[in-house]
Order: sequence, then C-alpha cells, then structure tokens
Amino acid sequence: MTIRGIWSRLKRLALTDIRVIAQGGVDSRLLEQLEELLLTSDFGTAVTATLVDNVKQRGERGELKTQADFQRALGEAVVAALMSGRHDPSLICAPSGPSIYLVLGVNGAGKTTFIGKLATRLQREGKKVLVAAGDTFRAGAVDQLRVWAERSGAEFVSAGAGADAAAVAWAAIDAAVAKRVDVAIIDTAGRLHTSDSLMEELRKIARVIDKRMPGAPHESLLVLDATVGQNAIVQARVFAASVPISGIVLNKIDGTATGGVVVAVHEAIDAPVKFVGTGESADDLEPFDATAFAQGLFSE
Ligand SMILES: Nc1nc2c(ncn2[C@@H]2O[C@H](COP(=O)(O)OP(=O)(O)OP(=O)(O)O)[C@@H](O)[C@H]2O)c(=O)[nH]1
Ligand SMILES: [Mg+2]
Repeated sequence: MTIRGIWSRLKRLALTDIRVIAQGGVDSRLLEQLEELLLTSDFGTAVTATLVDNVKQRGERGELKTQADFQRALGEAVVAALMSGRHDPSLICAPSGPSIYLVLGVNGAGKTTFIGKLATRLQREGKKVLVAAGDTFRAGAVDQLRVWAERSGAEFVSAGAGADAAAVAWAAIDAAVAKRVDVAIIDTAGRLHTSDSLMEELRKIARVIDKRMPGAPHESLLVLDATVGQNAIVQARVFAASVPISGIVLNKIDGTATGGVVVAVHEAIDAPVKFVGTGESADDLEPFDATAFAQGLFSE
C-alpha cells in the first residue's frame, strides 16, 4: 500500500505542536485541522465526524499523552470504521459448481483491467478461470478482455459487438459449467452511472444470471476509481441502489495522494472493500487489509 502523507501533512498543518498533546484533551485547533485534513482527503463528512469524535473522546479520557498515542488512535479509528458493518475481504465461493462474479462500475473505473488481474491471480492459485466479455457496448472492449484472458490463461467467452449483455452472461455460465471452471468473471459496460438504461441493463443481467444459476452471481463487485474522490461515493450509492453490491474494488490507489475515499465508500454502502488496484499491470492488485491500510495512512 502506498498511500502515505496524511500524518506528515497533519504535522505540517497543525498550528499546535503535536509532539505535546495537552493534558486533559486534544487541543481544539488541532482537532479542527484534523477535520479539515480528513475532509480534503476524501474521508467524507460522516467518517470524518466519527474519526474526529473518537480522537476527541480519547483525548478527554486522558488516553492521548504523546504524538505516538495520537497517531495510533487515528489508525485504530480508521480500522474500526473499516471493520464496522460488512467487512470480510475474502471472495465468496459458490457452495458447489462455478463461482460467478459480476463486475460493475462506470467507464474507465478499471473493470476490465481488474478482471485481468483477478484472473491472473486466481489462475496462479491453481483455480480454473473463465472471463466473459459482457461489455458489448464499447468497441474494443472484447479484444481488451481477450488479451487479458490469453495472458492469464483463462477461458474466454464473447459474442459480437452489440450483442445482448445478458445473453453473454448466460452463455458464460453455460461454458463455466461445461468446462468445469472454478470461477467465471463477467465484465459489463460502464456508461455513465446517471444513465437509467445502464442500471436497468445491469439489473437485467443480474436477473438472467440468477435464472440460469439460482443464487448467482456470488459476487457483484463494484469497481471504483479512487482518484475521482467524492464522486466515487456518489457512484457507489447509485450502483448499490440498483444491484446488491457484495464487494468493492478501489482502483488507481497509486494515483491518489489521499485514500480516504476507501473508508468513505465502505461507510456509504456498507460493503466490504475486497481489493485495491495499485497500477496497470497484472500484479498490481492487492487483497484489502484494513490494518495495513490504516498503518500506511498514518505512518511517517
Ligand atoms: N494507475 C492505474 N491505472 C489503472 C488501474 N486500473 C486500471 N487502470 C487504467 O485505467 C484505464 C481504464 O481501465 P479499464 O479496465 O479499461 O476500465 P473499464 O472500467 O473497463 O472501462 P470501460 O470498459 O470503458 O467501461 C486503463 O488505462 C487502465 O490501464 C490502477 O489500479 N492503477
Ligand atoms: Mg472495460
């Protein structure tokens, strides 16, 4: 994990010398600086309020005597936020037969790249993977996924451009069963999340998948671009209102200096963060670890 700097920025910003935490409570100016910093780091208002309140209360209880106490308290508060509600980062497996994963998100969020990385990872673990080009909207989307399939050794299912995405999903499950794969990952188109027709299409895909294989998809993974900040939270709410989201993938963590959006998105839709994308190549995918993430945020 590469997000750093929140702590050093706080030290730079803080009017108070945070090496000396006042006895009997954290200085109110320091709390204000912290609040501002968390808001500008995309933690969102709800998470920011929780974190500031947490630190304030611990200060009043006399638990924060040193800078290290303060640093640790912030890290612990972030972990607590990430551990509240649904937070298991492991992928859900089907009780029997192939596990079906549906991948959602706006265009450019990194869905197809994520599928390529996940397929690579699962194949390396010895699982047999199939990827399906359910993005029949964008020209080039099919070939992009085909390249990832070839590179990772995954099976590949596609239909012509303009084909019905739900039919591709159906065919993907047929193939997954016939070829006895462990995991089938279905890509989708990502036109603007404000487009009602996209949400309708996603609901239809999910319905058709469940019809072909009751209980599937076993994961509906929402892919978000961490660099869009607060907008990722808006997207998360819109998608979650249409399709039940079982897990979140935060991409382009390498391109954000802040990372608060990871916590904010989890809080916004009560879904576990399962992976973070840290770059464009096959290995740039990390299973999410809340503790390591929080440590990274507040390390020197
Ligand atoms: N730096 C960085 N770039 C990423 C990451 N994930 C994806 N990208 C890049 O983001 C761009 C868009 O990725 P795609 O995987 O095509 O996104 P998509 O969601 O499938 O987009 P559509 O198919 O248009 O809906 C590509 O240039 C990727 O290489 C990441 O974790 N870090
Ligand atoms: Mg794509």
